[in-house]
Amino acid sequence: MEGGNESRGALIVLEGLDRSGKTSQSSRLLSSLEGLGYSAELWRFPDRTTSVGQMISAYLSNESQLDDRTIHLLFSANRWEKRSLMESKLKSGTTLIVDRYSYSGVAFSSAKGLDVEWCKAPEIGLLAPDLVLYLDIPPEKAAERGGYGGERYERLEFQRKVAQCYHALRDPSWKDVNACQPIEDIERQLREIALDHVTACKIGRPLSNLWL
Ligand code: 2DT
Repeated sequence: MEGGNESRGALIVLEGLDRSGKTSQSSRLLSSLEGLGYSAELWRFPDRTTSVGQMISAYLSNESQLDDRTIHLLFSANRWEKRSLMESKLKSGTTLIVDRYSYSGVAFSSAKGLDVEWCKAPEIGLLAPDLVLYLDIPPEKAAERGGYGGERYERLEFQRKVAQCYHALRDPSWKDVNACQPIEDIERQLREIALDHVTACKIGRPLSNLWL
């Protein structure tokens, strides 16, 4: 990718099963980074505010039915429509903490039986994260937390398949954090790992593209 990467922000992705604590930990990480004086924003996928995002939201809440491949491509399009903004934010020095990204896309669709390589294909060329934080929780423990809101994928049997698919996707650079620990312990571990990566990006690690 072209130059201009001096002092860029880091692309930090949080992944994990439903009820693994991604959303609250993403907010805590944002506050920590901002508190330390970093420019940072919290993003999430799906981004339900766009017109593609609204189609996804209707599907997730069972208000509409879509073929498995169609919804997969909509989730991907929802990332593509944000790619250039993502790149400009990172290049201007803002760190992005992203609650779910392409790995959710591939894990959830392949858990339905779609071919993994087919699922990855539309993600090729999206920005590659600098860091993937995986909040690791057994599906049974996540289900015990309750609060499955009744959206389409919030069933134990399906979450078990998603866990296997995440496992098959992971690479050695992912950082697993045990999501069954006390909230403050998880927060501290995520902050420490994230800070190392924010610092590395500030000193000029180039941006790259999926799929690595
Ligand atoms: P939440 O908004 O509660 O995280 O739920 N999903 C997400 C996919 O199937 N593909 C994707 O690309 C993404 C980003 C995970 C969103 C649900 O949508 C699933 C749970």
